[in-house]
Amino acid sequence: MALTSTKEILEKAHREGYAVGAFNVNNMEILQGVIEGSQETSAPVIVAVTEGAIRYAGFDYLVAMVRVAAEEASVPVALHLDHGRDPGVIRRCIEGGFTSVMIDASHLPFEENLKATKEVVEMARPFGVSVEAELGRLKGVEDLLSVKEREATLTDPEEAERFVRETGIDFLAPAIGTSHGAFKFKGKPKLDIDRLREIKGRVGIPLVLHGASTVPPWLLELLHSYGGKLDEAKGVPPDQLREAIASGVNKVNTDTDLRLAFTVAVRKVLQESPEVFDPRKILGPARDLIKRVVMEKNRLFGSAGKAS
Ligand code: TD3
Ligand code: ZN
Repeated sequence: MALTSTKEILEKAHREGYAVGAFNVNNMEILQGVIEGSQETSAPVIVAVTEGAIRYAGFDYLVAMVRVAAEEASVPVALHLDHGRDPGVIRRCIEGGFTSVMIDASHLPFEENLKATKEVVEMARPFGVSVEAELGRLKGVEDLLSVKEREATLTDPEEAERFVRETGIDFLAPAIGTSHGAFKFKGKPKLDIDRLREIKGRVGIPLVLHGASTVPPWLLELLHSYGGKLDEAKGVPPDQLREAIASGVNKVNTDTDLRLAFTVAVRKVLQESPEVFDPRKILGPARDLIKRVVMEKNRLFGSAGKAS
């Protein structure tokens, strides 16, 4: 089928109380792994690309690949710009067939974030493209030294309400204590679920959890056994992710876990079969392991079985 509207996918998730995976892709194998894993679990899926992915693979290449993937897929596939910062790139995505864009002006003061976000909403509306924005700064709760710092970083529910009302965004990404990458927490992982609930109650639109990779111990163990090195890596515990979804998260952004899966599979082949120099034998297993991780994720998010 053709690409499906991100809004349609997320409103169903919002109504029925589950979350859909937004998986970052940079190349064909990652994309195919994401699609195959979603088909196998009958789950709708959001393909996310960053400005970095566009620089790496090329805008037209990525869009063409995702369109083909969507056309061949038996499940709804959306195409989303993740962490858009450059107005030129955001415009190109809106005009070039993306079904949603994220404007990330969360590094700016509140009023400037609001203004920049509103501009993107106005740009996107005529094209029927939906908009995600971020309020608050992503930073592990454990990294925050004082109550004051915590309040300045995590999303303020009252501000969230005003932000959503005045910008007209479709999805909101609040900061509740997660961060990007493989090192999310120094001490005990803890998301601010009470804050999340209050935000959901005030804004009433689908919420997005960034920095949601779980960094599965089994993947870390494999990585280390094949010579990788990522000491002290720590992700969001699956139980807390489940709680966040039950409290209003409808889109779960996942990049790190796919990167880990890709790297583990490539390391394994290169280490176990030094005679291999066929790229298909090196990247094929990476695609397969990504598929397996995506299947596991879709079951955890509750999107499995929700394709129709
Ligand atoms: O927006 N993203 C993906 C891109 C972040 C840059 O790599 C996320 O929120 C994913 O977070 P995680 O936990 O997979 O690093
Ligand atoms: Zn993110």
